[in-house]
Amino acid sequence: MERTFVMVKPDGVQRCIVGEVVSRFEKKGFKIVGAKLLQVSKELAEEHYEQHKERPFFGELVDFITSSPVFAMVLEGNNVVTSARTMMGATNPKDSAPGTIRGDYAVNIGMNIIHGSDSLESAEREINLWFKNEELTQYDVTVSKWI
Ligand code: RTP
Ligand code: MG
Repeated sequence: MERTFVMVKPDGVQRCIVGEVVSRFEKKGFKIVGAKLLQVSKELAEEHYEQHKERPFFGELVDFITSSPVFAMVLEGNNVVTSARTMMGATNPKDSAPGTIRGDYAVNIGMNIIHGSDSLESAEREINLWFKNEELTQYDVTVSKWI
């Protein structure tokens, strides 16, 4: 079954909308198979966002992600990589539709509440970067045949 890495960024934790974000994914029908609140090190932030290391905003991005704890999750479900990105909305909140997480809660491209893996390859890389194998679970949700 497909898995993705999703993280509520420091602004989402500070604004107390972790529960709201988790709830949206649960209600959609995705299964939480791993989750933790953590303070991100500079090394982890730089590795996570390594694809952006030449971009002018890289320093600010790393400073922001390490400024306060994040809530990291691994979600599982059909097409979860693409669906989670759709539920998050466009990167820049000025373009993200109402009903999406960024569309409903964010106004600033730098503080846009949530990260989600952008491809199957990114998801695999990010899950391995953020979670140890023993932090991930496998269990049956008995209602899953309905969704
Ligand atoms: P993310 O990686 O955080 O899920 O966001 P994304 O895929 O939608 O966007 P991406 O292009 O990967 O950019 C990563 C994060 O960098 C910040 N950003 N700032 N100031 C800027 O022009 C700018 N552009 C991107 C955003 O916070 C974005 O989420
Ligand atoms: Mg990205």
